[in-house]
Amino acid sequence: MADHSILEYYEHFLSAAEADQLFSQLYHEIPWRQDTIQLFGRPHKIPRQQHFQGEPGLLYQYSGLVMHAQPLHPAVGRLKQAIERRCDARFNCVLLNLYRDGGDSMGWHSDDEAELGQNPVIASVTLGTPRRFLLRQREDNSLRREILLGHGSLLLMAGDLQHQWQHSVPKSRKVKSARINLTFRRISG
Ligand SMILES: O=C(O)CCC(=O)C(=O)O
Repeated sequence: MADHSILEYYEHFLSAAEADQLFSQLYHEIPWRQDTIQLFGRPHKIPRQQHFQGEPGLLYQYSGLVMHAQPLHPAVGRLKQAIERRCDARFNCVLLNLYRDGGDSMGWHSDDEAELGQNPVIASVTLGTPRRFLLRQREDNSLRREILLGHGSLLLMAGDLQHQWQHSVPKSRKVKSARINLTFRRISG
């Protein structure tokens, strides 16, 4: 099958000073929570903390968890506008993830929920400690890519990337400090 995946990496989307300030603000001001999901019928605490923000009434659901959009933090709203100017796309919600250290992670998945539409544009911003971001092709798991997502970077995922590839953030014993990730999305209400 032809692969029309789009993956663009902007290493210095934010300056170091902007990224430092935003990390500190979000780390302290977001009401982070460690939610529980259902895996094979059993409850599991997710290995990270998260918070979902967006337009009123929007819901984001996965693995039995339903999150209701909370108002955008003002600094997150400004970041959304800056990304929209850069990538010619519009977003109405954002999932914020806090990886407290290398013990926190994100398992293999694709962002392919029906409410994201056919070929979603997803904009992912990293603040804090760099973490490895792994991609593997769905049909042939041996085909892999890796990007070290750095402080202040922006990763754009588009085209049919979510249908052809899965991604993950693996655990790492070497990582001792925190990372915040924001994935801006557009979902239908
Ligand atoms: O933390 C990351 O870079 C990945 C986040 C992610 O995959 C997601 O929110 O779906």
